[in-house]
Amino acid sequence: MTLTIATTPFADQKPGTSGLRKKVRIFQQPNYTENFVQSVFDVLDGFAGQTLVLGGDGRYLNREVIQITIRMAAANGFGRVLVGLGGILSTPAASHVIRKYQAFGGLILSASHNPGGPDEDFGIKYNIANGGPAPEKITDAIYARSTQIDRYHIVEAPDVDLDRLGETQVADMVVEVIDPVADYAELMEDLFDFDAIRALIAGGFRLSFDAMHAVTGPYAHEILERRLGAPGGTVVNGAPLPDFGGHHPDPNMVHAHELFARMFGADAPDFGAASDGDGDRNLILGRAIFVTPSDSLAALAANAHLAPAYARGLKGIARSMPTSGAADQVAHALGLPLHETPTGWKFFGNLLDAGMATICGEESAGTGSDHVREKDGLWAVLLWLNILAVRRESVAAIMADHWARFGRNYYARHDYEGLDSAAAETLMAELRVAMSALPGRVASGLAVESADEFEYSDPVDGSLSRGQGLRLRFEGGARIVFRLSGTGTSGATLRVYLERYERTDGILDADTAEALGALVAAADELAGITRHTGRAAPTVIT
Ligand code: G16
Repeated sequence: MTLTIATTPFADQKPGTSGLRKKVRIFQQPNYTENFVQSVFDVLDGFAGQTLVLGGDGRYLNREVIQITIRMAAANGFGRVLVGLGGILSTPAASHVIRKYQAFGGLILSASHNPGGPDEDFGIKYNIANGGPAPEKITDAIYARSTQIDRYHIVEAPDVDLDRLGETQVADMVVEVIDPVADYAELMEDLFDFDAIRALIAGGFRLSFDAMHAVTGPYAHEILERRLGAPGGTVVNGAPLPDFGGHHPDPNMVHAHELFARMFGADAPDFGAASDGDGDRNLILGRAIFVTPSDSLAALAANAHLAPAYARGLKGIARSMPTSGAADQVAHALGLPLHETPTGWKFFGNLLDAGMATICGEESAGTGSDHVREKDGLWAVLLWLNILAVRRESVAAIMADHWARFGRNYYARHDYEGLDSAAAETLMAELRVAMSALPGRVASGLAVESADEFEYSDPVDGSLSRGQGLRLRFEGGARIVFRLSGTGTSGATLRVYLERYERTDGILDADTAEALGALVAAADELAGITRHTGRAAPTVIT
């Protein structure tokens, strides 16, 4: 039986950079989850009888929200729900399933790299039929609807058994529990030369993949160990856990420190990698070398032709504005278009759909291509492995060669997490006002050349996105970008992106912290970070 339940709006259901992310306890408030899901359904048109893809990263609350969403999808008129076994689907796998089965869209339950558990984070994101995150016009409409909502629809039905493959009828709708790994693994086999990677591994090449007790464990076991022949134990922390074993499933120096220690220690493997909560981010390490996400994007773009899927070259490269210009150097050298978008994978969707870009990437550990419409952690790992299998050089040698060819963009991101929101807003507001007077000013020996606030006009649909980060450029090509994160769940996070380009004839093997030292001091001097936040140092450097 379909019930229509009266409800009242919550004021805080505005999706951020990537869907609605809040503390679990907020999602557990009566009607909170239902309101948001109904707000999504209310702004969509034409899904009667259509398919909805549903899955998440397995974090705390995943199963409960899946059951609620199934009952609401049935009440709202969907014809079919495809849900991953155990409620699991990595974000890139969900994107692929949406595309492959021509679903109307999908709901992905994840708070990405944020921690999980009863006192930690949860999230819901809607993806459209191209498999990508809903664009701003849809997320804005969802938010507007959430402020007006007065009822939701739900059927009375028992829970679907999520641990058994096959079909179940829920009112007039069919729920099919699918293997979350099979379709994705098949896609990876289509894109890459698995024989070459198998031969590399069989020849003694050693790798270590940290799944961080998050969603990529089952995918990595299947692809790296079973299909590519890496020995058991290659994948560590491979069992998805609702609280990620108490860690942040965030593949960076802080939260993947064990992998860093392994890769920088004695007898390190040749290659190390990790992915995040929902499997869309990646961390790439060689023996005693960390490849920054911006450099990884550039190196992948420069070498992608070595993998079968990209053998005919790229149509273009896209990167988010705060991502370093390393990819620009490659695009320039290869004569490819380079697109600069705001932070948020959703902005790449139109470029990929229009065939204007093949590879996209972000400084926030995201890289992907037109094979799906999400960033894809294991895809990046496999493209690296394919390149290594063809070039038969170390990661360090490939990067040294890359910098010698294109120059090096020294790069770091300093995050100040858990700030008082008002203080962070004031910092940004003051800097915004001060910016017009900054050109010509010298800070820490660096002369400001220009200062502006980034806005993006989508070349495909013309939509305009304002307020996408404050940019300071310095004479000589260095850059600092300031923006507030749109994915945090407590207080505000200030992100300061620092970058300095060194030409091919310059010093290419300096220590990054030293190379950026003057910029760090300039950032504080110009934006008053310590003055506004009381913090003498960032919480995390990536
Ligand atoms: C999401 C978005 C990315 C973005 C990242 C950080 O990734 O999809 O495009 O770069 O958040 O955003 P912010 O700087 O606003 O916190 P994920 O992996 O968290 O879904």
